[in-house]
Amino acid sequence: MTERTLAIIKPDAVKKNVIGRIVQRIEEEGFRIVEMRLVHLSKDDAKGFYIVHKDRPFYDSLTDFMSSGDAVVMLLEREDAIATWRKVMGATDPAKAAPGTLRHAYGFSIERNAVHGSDARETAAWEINHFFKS
Ligand code: IDP
Ligand code: MG
Repeated sequence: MTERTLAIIKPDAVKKNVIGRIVQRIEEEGFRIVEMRLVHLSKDDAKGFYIVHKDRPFYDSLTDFMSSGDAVVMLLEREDAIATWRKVMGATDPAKAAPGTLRHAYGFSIERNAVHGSDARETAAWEINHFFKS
């Protein structure tokens, strides 16, 4: 079934100049890019987006990182988009991500892991609305 997910190219990957390579991979994997925008999140924007992690020890560091530079937010569409995009990204920790995944290729650490993807239908809907209110 056609589904939508939110993807982000995080500031570490933008600084590495790999937006193009990641977008190429997205196209090769058969996603349609419905919306795409370069953003520079404020600290408060990042805290709002990651509010689900507010009690985690890495919340402050994560939101500093996510507001440290430009990022690319994308609304992607495909059959089974949520699970497919998470598979293409790989495990959260690049050291554990399988070869061929984006986090294996471009991630630096469990925090600076190049890309974001929604993890379920409900979170995808919330995250898409967060950046692309229709
Ligand atoms: P996910 O991005 O694979 O869904 P989540 O557990 O939802 O992983 O965590 C959100 C983001 O928070 C991760 O992508 C990563 O940037 C950061 N993060 C997750 N776990 C840690 C950690 O243990 N230390 C530092 N940052 C973390
Ligand atoms: Mg997550």
